[in-house]
Amino acid sequence: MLTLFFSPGACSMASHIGIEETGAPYVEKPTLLAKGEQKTAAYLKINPRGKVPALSVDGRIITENTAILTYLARQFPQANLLPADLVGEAHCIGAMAWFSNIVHPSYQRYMRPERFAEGEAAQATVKDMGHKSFWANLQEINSLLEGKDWMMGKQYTVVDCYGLVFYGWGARSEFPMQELAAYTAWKDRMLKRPAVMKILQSEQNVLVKAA
Ligand SMILES: N[C@@H](CCC(=O)N[C@@H](CS)C(=O)NCC(=O)O)C(=O)O
Repeated sequence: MLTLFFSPGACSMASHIGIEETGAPYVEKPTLLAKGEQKTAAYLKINPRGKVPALSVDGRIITENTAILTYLARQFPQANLLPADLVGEAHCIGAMAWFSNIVHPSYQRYMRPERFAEGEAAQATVKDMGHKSFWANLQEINSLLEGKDWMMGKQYTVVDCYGLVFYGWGARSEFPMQELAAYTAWKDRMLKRPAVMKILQSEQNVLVKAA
């Protein structure tokens, strides 16, 4: 049995969309960050780092979107969420690692500067740098999408599931997303996918309100 621990609006939306795209049955366990539920003793047994997402596969826990999405795509190959060739798969893992290691932390510096520096002045600088670097990363995603249907080209993959998180965060934080024409056109294609729409609606994502 598959059980997904997630919080609406968080980066766990990537794995939430990914699991929905597989068509496999799963149990949803909302773990609300706003209520601190990721720090409860019960959840720390699932993920001692106190982060979402986490996926339980018959009681064995996988953490990190990159690992969960790779697992889901390989466990359910009929959903066609990764290229069949190993280099193509490695390109997808590379793109997800960049999302996780660079793009996500840039937004975190903007939203949570107190986690990176002490004192108001230092935090204001971290926040400003986070704003600039997150915007630069959104622009890079936009460039990567130019002339493509999906993040990796012609095939829809788990990288697309992950890429929507950052478009949503940009929209939520009032970055000028409409300036990013390729990213915005891709977002509109994403909204046409039933699995994506189902998860956006269930998480009450800003993109469904804006659509
Ligand atoms: N690299 C991890 C990031 C996980 C992460 O930072 N999740 C955030 C939500 S976006 C979280 O659970 N934060 C709770 C906290 O820091 O207390 C992944 O992709 O799964």
